Amino acid sequence: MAKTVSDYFVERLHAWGVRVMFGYPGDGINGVFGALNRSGGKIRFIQTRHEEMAAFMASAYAKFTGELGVCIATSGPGAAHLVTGLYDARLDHMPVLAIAGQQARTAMGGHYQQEVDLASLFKDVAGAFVQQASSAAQVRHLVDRAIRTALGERRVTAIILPNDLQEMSYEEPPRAHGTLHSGIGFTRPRTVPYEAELRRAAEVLNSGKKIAMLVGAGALEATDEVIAVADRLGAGAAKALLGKAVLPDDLPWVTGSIGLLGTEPSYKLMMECDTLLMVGSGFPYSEFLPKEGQARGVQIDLAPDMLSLRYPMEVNLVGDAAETLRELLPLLEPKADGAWRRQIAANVEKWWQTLAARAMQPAQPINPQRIAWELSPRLPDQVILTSDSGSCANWWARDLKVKRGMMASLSGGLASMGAAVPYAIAAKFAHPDRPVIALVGDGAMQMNNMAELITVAKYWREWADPRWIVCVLNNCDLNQVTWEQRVMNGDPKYDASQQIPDVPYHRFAELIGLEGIFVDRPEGLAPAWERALTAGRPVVLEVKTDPEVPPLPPHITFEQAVHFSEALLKVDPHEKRVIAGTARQRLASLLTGRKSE
Ligand SMILES: Cc1ncc(C[n+]2csc(CCOP(=O)(O)OP(=O)(O)O)c2C)c(N)n1
Ligand SMILES: [Mg+2]
Repeated sequence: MAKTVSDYFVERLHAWGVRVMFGYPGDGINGVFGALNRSGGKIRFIQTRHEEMAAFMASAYAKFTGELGVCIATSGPGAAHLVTGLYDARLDHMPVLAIAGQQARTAMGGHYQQEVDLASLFKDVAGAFVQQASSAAQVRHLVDRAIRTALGERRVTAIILPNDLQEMSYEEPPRAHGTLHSGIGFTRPRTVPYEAELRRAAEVLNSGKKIAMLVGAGALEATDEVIAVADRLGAGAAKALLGKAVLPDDLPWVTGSIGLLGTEPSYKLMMECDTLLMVGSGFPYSEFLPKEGQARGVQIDLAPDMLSLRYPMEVNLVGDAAETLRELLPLLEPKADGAWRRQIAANVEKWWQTLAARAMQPAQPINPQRIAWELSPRLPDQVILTSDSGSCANWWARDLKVKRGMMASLSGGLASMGAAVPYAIAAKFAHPDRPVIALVGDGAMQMNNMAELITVAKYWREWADPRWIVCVLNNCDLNQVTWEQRVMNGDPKYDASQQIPDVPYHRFAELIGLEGIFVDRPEGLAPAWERALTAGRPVVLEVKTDPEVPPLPPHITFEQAVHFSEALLKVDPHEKRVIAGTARQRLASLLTGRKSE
């Protein structure tokens, strides 16, 4: 059989180093699946339950390996399903290639079955490069350019292949006017700012007395450099959500997460600093950063369009985090006085005690914060952590103390529900020898994570380390939004939109051959984690949690306090227990209307 366009396509992806792709088949892309089959396993195809999950997996695979993530889907509905997962990669700056089938070229424009204008559909999410092939000789440079653009610009790209073209015999581009002869290969450049800019940055940092650092995903490969610079400057450091694994939480000057899911010491760090050094972060909320004019700012980011976006920086350095910090270090003078750091460390120490006390507050039946608190000291070395969007992200962000060598990520920029299980699956295809733990709300389980457990049941036996745990917080509520409605909008809980059915998640796990554990007493939590972490197969650990424990931001504005009181006055059906619960959570200060600082 002559080599088809699809055979060539698969070969070319392989030549670029692609070894795994996540997806779902369909007749719009059958040509490529035939070629994958013929290629004898050169590229591993991982079958998901839904194309959106495949795109989340591609995004997470890129996050956990630093390589290109690839997902594949059929024309029309399959391609449309990819979109949310692709936006996840787009918003978190991950290199992902989407491959989509399309109807035959002879049918296009004919309102044909499953004909969707995919170039337009992908135009925003894969705006860096989206092309539909119309001839065989074009495919070579489409692959080369899509992958080089994705890797080089850390963007999502898309190739659309009409199904008739997939089956044609492949021909190299003829040497003729109007053809391209492209090649493969990309190596990340070393990106460092000019010396003069580094000196300007050093001047700002050297003249500051109270330095705050904010580190994000861009600093994940710069742990040593961040520590060295922070030590030299006597700085404290807060971590954006995607930068959770940049710094271990046992360092006394690490203030933990920042923002709505953040900590009080991070908030104080930002409100009291005189200098801000931001490294590799697109953390969105300016109100958690210093007031404009309060601090002098230096920012380091690989992407010029992320500079001076949340705070007007005095020095904007385009550069790789590790390389730039390494160049900066010799220019920095040690701070003589350690008072700022001592103050940060005292705040941090007090905060960990506060969290412990909050986690141990009684609840009905289980305080969700305690789930993360009990897990934290039990986290195995090298664990990969993920969380869904929902109240569990609060506990994930605040209560889990990460150590060196761990990884942690979630749907950050898009903050999409339904990402935790596909992220946890992709983590295993990236690192089959590492344990993986995901925290997930019951709403997110029902949305799509439950179905993706079937993918785990299909593949787990091939994972070198079988430890794969999803902890479901069963509160029969879309709790994060319930609290947002109360605190941000001043509305009482709207049962019609917020209440969700009770589902036995652990029993579903058992039905499909995984281990199910159910906990509805607080004392059962520690033994449940122990059991889950030593199980010989993937586990769904279902915990019955109390929806009336508020996932509070570290500081509450006056307006939010007023809204919240109003919500209660409007007779929230759950009012009585909320009041009891919030008192436990030291919400008295909120109800008396503490002014925002
Ligand atoms: C795809 C998507 N739809 C809706 C939302 C808005 N949203 C954010 S958190 C949340 C509630 C999640 O509920 P659940 O998974 O049960 O977690 P809980 O907050 O109850 O712990 C919703 C609806 C979202 N982020 N993503
Ligand atoms: Mg819930």
